[in-house]
Amino acid sequence: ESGITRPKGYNVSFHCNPDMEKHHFGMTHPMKPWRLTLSKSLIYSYGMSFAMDNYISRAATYEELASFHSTDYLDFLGTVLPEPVPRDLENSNPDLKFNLGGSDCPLFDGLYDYCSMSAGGALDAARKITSKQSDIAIAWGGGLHHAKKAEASGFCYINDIVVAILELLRFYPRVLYIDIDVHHGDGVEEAFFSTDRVMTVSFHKYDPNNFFPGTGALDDNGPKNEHNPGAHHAVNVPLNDGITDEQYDMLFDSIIGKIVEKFRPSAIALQCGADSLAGDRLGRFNLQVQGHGACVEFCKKVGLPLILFGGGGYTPRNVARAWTYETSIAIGCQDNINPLLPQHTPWREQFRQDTLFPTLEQILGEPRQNRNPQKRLQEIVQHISEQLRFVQA
Ligand code: V1S
Ligand code: CA
Ligand code: ZN
Repeated sequence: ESGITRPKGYNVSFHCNPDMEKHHFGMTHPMKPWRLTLSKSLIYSYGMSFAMDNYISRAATYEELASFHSTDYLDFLGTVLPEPVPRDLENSNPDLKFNLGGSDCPLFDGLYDYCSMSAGGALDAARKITSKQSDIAIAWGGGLHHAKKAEASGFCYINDIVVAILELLRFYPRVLYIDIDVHHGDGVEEAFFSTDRVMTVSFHKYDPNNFFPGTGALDDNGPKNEHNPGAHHAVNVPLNDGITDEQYDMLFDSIIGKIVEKFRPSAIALQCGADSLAGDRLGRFNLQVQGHGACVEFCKKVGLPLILFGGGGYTPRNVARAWTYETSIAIGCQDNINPLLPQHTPWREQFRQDTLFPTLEQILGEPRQNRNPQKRLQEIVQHISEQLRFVQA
C-alpha cells in the first residue's frame, strides 16, 4: 500500500522511452543514460505511476527536429558512424564537424535514435500541455540545453527543450524557461535571444575560465542592439561553489517571483538538471534533494501549465532521488512520501543510504566550502530587479 492517490481534476503525465536508456556514451564518459532506468525504478517502486498518465514516448521526426536544427546538421547526425577505435581524451582529433566525435559529444551506436527519442519525449510532453490533457508533463529524458542549431555541445546533440518550447509558442504568447542545472543553459538562451516571447533564466556555477561552458555572466542579458525585442529577456544567475539549499531557494523564489509578476508567462518550462546536487561527479554545489525540489514546488504553485525536463546529473543515485521527489511534488504527494526507500526497490544497494533525503554528511563526508557571500547574492537580486524594469508583458 503506497498511499499514493490521484488528485481529481489535476493531471500529471509521465513521458519516457526505455529504448533511450540502453545507449552508452563510452566507459569513462560521465553521462549515463542508465540513470533514467534507476530514476524510473524508484518512482515506480513508490507507486507513483498510479497517480499519473504514463506514456512511452515516440521518437521525434526529422521534420520536428528541423523546427530548430539545420538540415545540414541533422543529415550529418543521421549518417555518421561510431569510430571503430575510440580516440583517447588527450589525443583527440580537433578537426570535428559540428563538434561531433570529440570526448564531450562522442559518436556512439544508435546516436540518432537516442537524440530523437529524447526530443520525442519532450514534444509529447509539450503536446499534452497544449491540448490541456496535462497540467504538468514530465520528460526526465530531455533537458539537453547546450545543443545549438548546427552544433553539438556538452553531451547534448539535439535541443529537445527548444523544440518543445517552439511547440508551446504555437499556442501560448509567452513562455518562461528556467534552468537549475549547474551548467549555464546556453543553447536555449541563444535560440531565443531575439524574441520577447521567451524569457530564459539560468542558475549556474560561473567561472569563465574553469567551468563549462564559461558563459552566463550576470550582465549577459541578450544582445542590446537597437531593435532587438529579445534584449533584457535573458536572465543569468552566476553562482560559486558550495551554495546551500537555504540560499538557493531564497534566490529562486525572489527572482522567479519577480519575473512571473513582470513577464506574466502563459506556461513554464523547467529544466531540472540534477548535477546541481551535492556530491555530483561534475557539479560544485551543496544542494540537497529538498532544496532542489523546492524549486519545482515553487513553479507548481505559480499555477501555470508546466513541463519538467531532466538534464545533467552524474551521480545516478542522487539523480534518481531528486527526480523521484520532484515527481512526487508534481503529483502532490510529497508530504506523504515515506523517506525510507521501498524495500522492493530494484538496485536498492546503489543508493548506499536507505533514505530519500540523505544529509550532507552522508553524501559528502565533509561539505564543500560555501563561496557565496550573502552580499553577492543580494547584488545579483538587485541587478535582476533593475533588468526587469525593461521588461513588459
Ligand atoms: N566538467 C566537465 C566535463 N567532463 C567531461 C568529460 C569527462 C570525461 C569524458 F570521458 C568525457 C567528457 N566533459 C566536461 C565538460 C562538459 C560538461 C557538460 C555538461 C552537460 C550538462 O549537464 O549541462 C547537460 C547535460 N566539457 C569541458 O569542460 C570541455 C573540455 C572543455 C574539458 C574536458 N575535455 C574532456 C573536453 C574539453
Ligand atoms: Ca543552469
Ligand atoms: Zn549540467
